[in-house]
Amino acid sequence: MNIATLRTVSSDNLRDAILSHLAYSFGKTPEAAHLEDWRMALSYAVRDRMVEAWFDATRRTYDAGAKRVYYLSMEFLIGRLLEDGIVNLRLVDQARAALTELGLDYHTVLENEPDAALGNGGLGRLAACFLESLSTLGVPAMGYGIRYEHGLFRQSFADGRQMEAPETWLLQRHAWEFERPETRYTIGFGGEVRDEAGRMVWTPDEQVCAEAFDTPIAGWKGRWVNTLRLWSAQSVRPFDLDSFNRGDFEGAAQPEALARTISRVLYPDDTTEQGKKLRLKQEFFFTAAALRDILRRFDSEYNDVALLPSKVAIQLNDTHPAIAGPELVRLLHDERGLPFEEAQKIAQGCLNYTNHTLLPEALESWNEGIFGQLLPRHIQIVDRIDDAHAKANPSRGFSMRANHQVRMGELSFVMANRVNGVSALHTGLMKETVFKELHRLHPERIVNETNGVTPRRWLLSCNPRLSGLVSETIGSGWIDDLESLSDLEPHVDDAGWRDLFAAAKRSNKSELAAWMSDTHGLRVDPAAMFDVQIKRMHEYKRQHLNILEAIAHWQEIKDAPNAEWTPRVKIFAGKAAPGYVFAKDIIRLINDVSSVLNADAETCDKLQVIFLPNYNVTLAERLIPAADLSEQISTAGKEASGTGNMKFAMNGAPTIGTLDGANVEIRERVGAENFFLFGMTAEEVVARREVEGHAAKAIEADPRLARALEAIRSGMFSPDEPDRYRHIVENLSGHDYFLVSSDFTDYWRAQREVDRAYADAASWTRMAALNTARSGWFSSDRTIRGYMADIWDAKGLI
Ligand code: F58
Repeated sequence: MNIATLRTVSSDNLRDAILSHLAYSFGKTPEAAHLEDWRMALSYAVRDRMVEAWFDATRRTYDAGAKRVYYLSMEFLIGRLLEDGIVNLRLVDQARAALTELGLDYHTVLENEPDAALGNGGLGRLAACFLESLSTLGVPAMGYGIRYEHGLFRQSFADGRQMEAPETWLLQRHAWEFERPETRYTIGFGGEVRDEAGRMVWTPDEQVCAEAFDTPIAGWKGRWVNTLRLWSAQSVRPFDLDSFNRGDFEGAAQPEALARTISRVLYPDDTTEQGKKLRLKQEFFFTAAALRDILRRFDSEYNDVALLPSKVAIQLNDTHPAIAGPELVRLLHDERGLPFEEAQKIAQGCLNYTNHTLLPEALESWNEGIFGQLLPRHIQIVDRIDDAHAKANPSRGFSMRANHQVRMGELSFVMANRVNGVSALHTGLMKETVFKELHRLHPERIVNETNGVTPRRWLLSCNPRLSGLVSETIGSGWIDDLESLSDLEPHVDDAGWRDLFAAAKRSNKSELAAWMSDTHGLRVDPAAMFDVQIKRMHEYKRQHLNILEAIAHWQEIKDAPNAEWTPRVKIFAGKAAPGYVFAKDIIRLINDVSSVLNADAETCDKLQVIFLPNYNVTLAERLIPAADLSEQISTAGKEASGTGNMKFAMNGAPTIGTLDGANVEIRERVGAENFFLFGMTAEEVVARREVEGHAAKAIEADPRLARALEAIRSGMFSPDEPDRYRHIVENLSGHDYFLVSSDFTDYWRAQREVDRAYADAASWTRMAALNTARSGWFSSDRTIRGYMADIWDAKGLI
């Protein structure tokens, strides 16, 4: 369907399509239909309108002989897709009208869709934003990942503690995917490698089948539609009839159950040997299936494999698909007979690697025992790649195979044409720290591509009040040219316009307050400042710095309850990894502090603390438009980029933050005067750690900090178990690796500056509006253009 026909979709057309799907796809009359049936029928009606453009995109890519981009990622945190589809096809008015006519509420239907949580956090959400931008820019591209039956766990609280329950998005019908039973590959594990007259032959002893499920991803205006292809693991032999006939029913079903384990859950706990093995299996499973699919498509168009690097760009989203290097070499050398060096050169010409972390514990490496057992041929190939690299670089001071480990970062780097970091600071630190040696040997390889977020989801769709005002003010060109938000700048000095801006924020806050009341029974005053920290729970992100400041603030309010305080509601949300005990303790501490503070009649109209359970994309879409203040307070040098920080700025919430990740670039763009900076720089952090007793010294120098820590230590927030948080206090007064205590005093100062600034409504609104007007650079369209030019050498076809 081209744009002209898209425009002609009327609400009547859509209503008829919904009714038709209700009857013919789901066998229901309107009287018998449940909410889920209506949601499915609407989704199918919307999906139908993507299909023509989908076919068209495929045709145009073949006709142009265009280079294709493949984005390999263990995670795609796509969230709900129905509103995305409706917004990008510009069917909002029609869908609303059609549903109203059918006696249904638009939002109720949209909210029936499960949130597809096929990712942990920023890395997975980035992949989802990239898919949307790739389609918006008309780049022939495909995402490859895993169709997890269970996404990230559901979080609830019991006595303030995090509880985990399985996520079950696929128990409801999934509207968006097309099963492709004909697109299946057999993937092997284990077994042995034999040398047959100089040719290495791998005979796996375990096999599973990867079956494709395709989801269309429409770009803005539906002009181009790409595919997200997720692999589901199935048994090659679905059912063991011999066992069944012997009466061994469990044994008969076992092959299928075992194979399906591979795509059963996102990130199984990898603290056990079994868990580790399963994760490596997942990585090889989806990467190998993707490469076979890529080569099959390439073979259907070309017959010279030397052309591969000019026709195919493969992006590895972190090291999780790093096995792509050795596997592509194996396919080209072992299976197609190319000389090893040539195979390696071709593979390297196609592959690129994005690094998302400098945290040593997060850099993947595999025990060579596990690796060699599961992938006996690949470990030989890794060694050969490593040897060749060592020979070509005699001054090299590292190996991919140190301490009986296979190091995936080094492997990915050596096998990549380009390696990128995700913010300017992070890329610089990559060059100086984790990849210092490799950067010296290959100084042209590392490039920076600062992250971005899609403005269609993170402004247009999640914040209709603000995006409506923006479009009324400067037209709708910003939606796919976000830098034109700068046209708002002249308006920030117009008091009348500022009132409209402030009214949009205020309505968003009232809506959030009403939702919190209905869903969680929480009462908050929308006139208070909404101070929001939402992200994964991690020590380096320092949610505990935020709660410490809340405690100190509460104590100060209690000292002088009648002084002028700027009322605040501190809102937290985020999940901790199930095995990350300290992060889970921080959650419990925040919940315990929340119970005490919110019950304090003397202070609760000035300061409240709320921890909302089960943070996910949908909750982010609710919170970000309603935020006044964005908390981006990681220890400098630890947050690779952040993307939530960009979403807040875009939605008119100034940042209180450190010079970390993309905060640095946000501050440069929005202006230092519109950003509340505090804390040590990455260099100062390194120096501070060298100071003997740094935490104790910081506490000694700041009575507020000492008093807040003492309140926790004394059991004020855990009277039934006074020692509950002793280890947290000990950590913050002792080792304090993430320098919470050392940064506290300056954080306190910056927070009081925020209080003063917020009290001046006119100047606060101006600051908030300037954040929106100056955040156009943080569109993922800009990021993808960077990848196209610097990494992929690919072009858009629209
Ligand atoms: C995040 N990484 C970075 N990793 O922390 C964040 O700064 C950055 O903005 C974002 O990537 C996108 O570049 C991240 O989300 C993970 O979720 C890991 C996945 C594998 C298991 C450990 C967490």
